[in-house]
Amino acid sequence: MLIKTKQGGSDLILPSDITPRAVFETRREFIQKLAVGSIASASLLEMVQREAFAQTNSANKLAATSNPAYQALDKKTAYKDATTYNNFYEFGTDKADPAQTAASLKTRPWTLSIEGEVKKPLVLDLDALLKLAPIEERVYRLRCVEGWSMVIPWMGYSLSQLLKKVELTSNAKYVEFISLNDARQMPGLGSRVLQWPYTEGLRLDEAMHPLCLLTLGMYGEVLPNQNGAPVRITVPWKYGFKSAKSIVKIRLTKDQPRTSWNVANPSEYGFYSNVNPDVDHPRWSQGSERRIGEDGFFTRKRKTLMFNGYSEVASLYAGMDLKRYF
Ligand SMILES: Nc1nc2c(c(=O)[nH]1)N[C@H]1C(S)=C(S)[C@@H](COP(=O)(O)O)O[C@H]1N2
Ligand SMILES: [Mo]
Repeated sequence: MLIKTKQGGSDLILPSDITPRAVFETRREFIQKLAVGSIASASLLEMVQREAFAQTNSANKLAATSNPAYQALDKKTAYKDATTYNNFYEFGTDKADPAQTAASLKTRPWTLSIEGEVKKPLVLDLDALLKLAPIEERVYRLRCVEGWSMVIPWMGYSLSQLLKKVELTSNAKYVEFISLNDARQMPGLGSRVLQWPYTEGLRLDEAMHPLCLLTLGMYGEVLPNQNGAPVRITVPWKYGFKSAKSIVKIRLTKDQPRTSWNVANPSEYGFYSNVNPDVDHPRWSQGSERRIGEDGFFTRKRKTLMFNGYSEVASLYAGMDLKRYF
């Protein structure tokens, strides 16, 4: 499949098309040379080798080492479901929209800047991010505030690995995540459902918790656009909206940052938004969830677990009233 999209005068290559295109072009070159009879057996071998190289070095593939400490035992959600049932309002509010419209997102070149209360601000491109720390595969549950969940093999490394490079000042108390805000690439930005750019935030100790994942891939591949390519955050003990997609900036702040969902509806979406079956959303219960892919007629909903089952984060909230700080 070869898809070309014209955007701002330049051709966009979808991540999913990079390898097929490379293979395709090698093959076309080969066929052309064959046709003009200019191909010698040595170069034939070279071409075959190049094609094999292009296939094994798929631009989509991402190598990772499975981290045994973070392997949810639940059955993994099918790739198809995880990539066609998405919340990414920059690409439309329907679950099916992002898979259909996010092809217009250009993920290279990409830069992520880390700034604010840091002694050494950093601007990293994607290659630098991919090399910053060993990429791990971690299977996490993701629970959306809407009452459904998935189990996804994410790839990346703890956000703390990145934050320790910038040397935080003593004023750094919170971490703000800011998503791309480019209307030429994101058709949903025309809608006023949320305040753009999409902004999320964590308290510093939450962001430094090893579970908090700077995410660069899933299912053995770089992130599909609809899942927040090329870099997102994954915070598995909080409702899905805390996990900001396609981020361009991480800002360390002294004060609690404003976050898009909290600004849109402060009585429904708190800053903390820990998965908590004891605190219902004002319009529905949070006591159970529908696991995507398990929705047969007789399938029971699953009980939602405190902190989405990640009880190791409980100490972060010792002494806090989680009904008040929902
Ligand atoms: N920039 C941005 N990030 C976002 C969202 C969004 O609309 N925009 N939606 C959030 C919500 S509500 C959820 S449930 C998760 C969904 O992530 P997934 O599509 O990879 O499963 O992304 C979160 N991150
Ligand atoms: Mo969500």
